[in-house]
Amino acid sequence: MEIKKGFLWGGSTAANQYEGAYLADGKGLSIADVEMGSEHGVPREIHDEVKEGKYYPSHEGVDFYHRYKEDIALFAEMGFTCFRLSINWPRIFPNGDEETPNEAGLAFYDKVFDELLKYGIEPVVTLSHYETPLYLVHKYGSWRSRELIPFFKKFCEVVFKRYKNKVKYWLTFNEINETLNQKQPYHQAGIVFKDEQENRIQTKFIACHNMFVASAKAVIIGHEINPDFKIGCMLQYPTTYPATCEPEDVFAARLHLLPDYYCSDVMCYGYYSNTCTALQKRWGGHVEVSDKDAEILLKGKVDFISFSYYFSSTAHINEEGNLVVKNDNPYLKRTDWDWPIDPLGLRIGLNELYDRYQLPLFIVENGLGAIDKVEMDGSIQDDYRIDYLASHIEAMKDAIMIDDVDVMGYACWGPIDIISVGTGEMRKRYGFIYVDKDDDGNGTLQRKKKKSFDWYKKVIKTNGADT
Ligand code: BGP
Repeated sequence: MEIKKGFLWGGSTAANQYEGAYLADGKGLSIADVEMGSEHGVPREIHDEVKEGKYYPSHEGVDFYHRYKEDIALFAEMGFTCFRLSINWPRIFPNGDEETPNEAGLAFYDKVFDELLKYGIEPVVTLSHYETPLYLVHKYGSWRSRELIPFFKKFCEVVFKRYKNKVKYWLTFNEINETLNQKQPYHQAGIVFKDEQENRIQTKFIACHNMFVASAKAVIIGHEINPDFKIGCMLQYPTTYPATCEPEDVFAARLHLLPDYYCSDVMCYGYYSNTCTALQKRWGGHVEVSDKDAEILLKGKVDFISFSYYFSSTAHINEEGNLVVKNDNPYLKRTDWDWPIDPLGLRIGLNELYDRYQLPLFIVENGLGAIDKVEMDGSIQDDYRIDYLASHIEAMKDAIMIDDVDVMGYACWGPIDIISVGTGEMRKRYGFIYVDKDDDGNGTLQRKKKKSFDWYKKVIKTNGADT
């Protein structure tokens, strides 16, 4: 296979990390607006300054809300053919359960999509990227409750109808599999476990089921509104190696992928596969699927798989018989944040997903978070970023051209510096475009091209030939 003409090249963002203007024009609060980032699986408490209404990085983001024209012009200059963003759900339904949408929120995305289309850039829209309205968390317990399904469906229906001639590519839930993987699935599902009595495993399975049904309903209604829509799922894909060639460790690597396949199996096959029921047994949970839900899941299968890939992990079974997963592969170099750098892991992941599902794949996140230095002459020499991205794009090309994997696009994470989700910091930068802002909120928000800007422009211009 070749890299197809019309391959989607671009970058990815999320509203809550980028837009700022967190209460502008009638917007309600999302889960990301009150707590951001997690360490060791425990959501950070809202720190005192936030409680006092002082500085909180994601509230200002890097102000895409007011600077979208300038930023989109820069993306166009790099030659983007796609740009991934999320629609901030509480901009459209401030509490999530209103009867009528907020027109000002809808009008904002009209302007953004028009600006993208002006340059021939396809919007790729995530419907839920950590932006569940906070009100739904307080009133209904978030995705623990089936009551969120009709609210999400209505939100999707409103935006599908409104933008049916502007947006073709949609993703339902960002990194949905993290709902099972994280100790506290706050970002993905709006859930923090506080009550010691709550059966956490069971809650995670139920939350996933509710999101699967919501996603399937979105796919069904999206295809009714515009049969040309392409609606995908979105996973965090953790390529996993056995820590040794001991058979137990080989099996451990497989076990580590089960929660991820749990989600993609339901969304791609349209039913709970043996992998899913086996995981339920292993973890001690159960999901009763009604005939009605089974019908919806089957009818609402996704059109493609999108995923994020940053690094690979290793797995082994420890002496107590437990699965242990680490990011300490001795063969790999690491980033400033200690994430292993493994381009071949991306090729392996592409092969694993394509072998399993035979659906087009879209890499919608990949990149290097690093501390950038502005030189005396104002330049930013981010060769480390170019090296990371070039090696991953080469690995993707091998998957396409040698392994015959069907890949529809590559949109690296944070083409412009935005707020980090894991740490809430600004200094963890991914962009080709530097933003003048520090972790204390100082800076002009001025945009500046890094060395990687022209490099990515060349990659896109040559359709990936010249990295
Ligand atoms: C993914 C999220 C993104 C993004 C990325 C990088 O999990 O989908 O929202 O932030 O990770 O993570 P971080 O910002 O922690 O470096």
